[in-house]
Amino acid sequence: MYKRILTIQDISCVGQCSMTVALPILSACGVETCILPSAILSTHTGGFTGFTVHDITPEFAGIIAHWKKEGIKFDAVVTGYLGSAQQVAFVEQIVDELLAEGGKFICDPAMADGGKLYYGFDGEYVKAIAHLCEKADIILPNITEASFLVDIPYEEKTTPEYTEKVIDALNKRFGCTTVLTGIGYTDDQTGVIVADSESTYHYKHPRITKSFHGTGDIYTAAFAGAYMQGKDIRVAAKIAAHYTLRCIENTVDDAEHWYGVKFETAIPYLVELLGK
Ligand code: PXL
Repeated sequence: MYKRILTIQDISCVGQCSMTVALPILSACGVETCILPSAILSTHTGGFTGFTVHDITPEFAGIIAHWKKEGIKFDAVVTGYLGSAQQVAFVEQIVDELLAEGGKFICDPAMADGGKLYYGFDGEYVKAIAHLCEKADIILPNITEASFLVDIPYEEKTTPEYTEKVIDALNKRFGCTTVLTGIGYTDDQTGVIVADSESTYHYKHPRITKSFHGTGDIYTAAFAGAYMQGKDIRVAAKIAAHYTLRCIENTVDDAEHWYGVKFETAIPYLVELLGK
């Protein structure tokens, strides 16, 4: 069956993140991709100054009503950076009313990194996103977001004890599958942990020390696309890791390209991974 996905996240007009990476990546995975922009920004907020922000929340009620009237449903809803805490209630309505029977809600609580919330977000937003994650089948936080979701203080050094404590709390609070990104215990390694209350699987791969904006969004899109194409959750997690790493490798030697990664020229590699 041809799968139809709805992705809800912002359009950062310049900056290779959120919607401008999710749409091409999900499409490359061979799934019909519908979009609902949460906000429109002139650029992302990670390093540019003076960007403009326009919240799209006032449009949501009308869009949802129209889709309901048309009988439109989605096999998956994939969310990322949302515009505001008030918007989250509409996203919950979409998950409740527009997800097809057996459909999946994949939630990337894109709100923080490196121990800090992104520009403009506060404790109220964290609470709203945690409430949204209660509806999710799969969540994809980094360790900062995971810690904030369960109110565990962020630790600069990621140790197995710390991740275990966070994963336990996530399992208890959300009862879904967690795909925890950016986890490595040595300087040259990173990886992803796929965990639920039954099992924990850690896929490790080489780490490039420089970190890039938008790679979490790229990871989530590639994961969701591979998963909705029918790949096992661990296989989808690995495919997304390989693809994201290739995007970073494409970019790391170009000092002028600081705001995102060159994911476009790695799309054929993603398609190759999906065909294996
Ligand atoms: O990549 C996450 C993200 C998405 N959208 C916007 C952002 C960020 C991170 O800073 O600013 C607008």
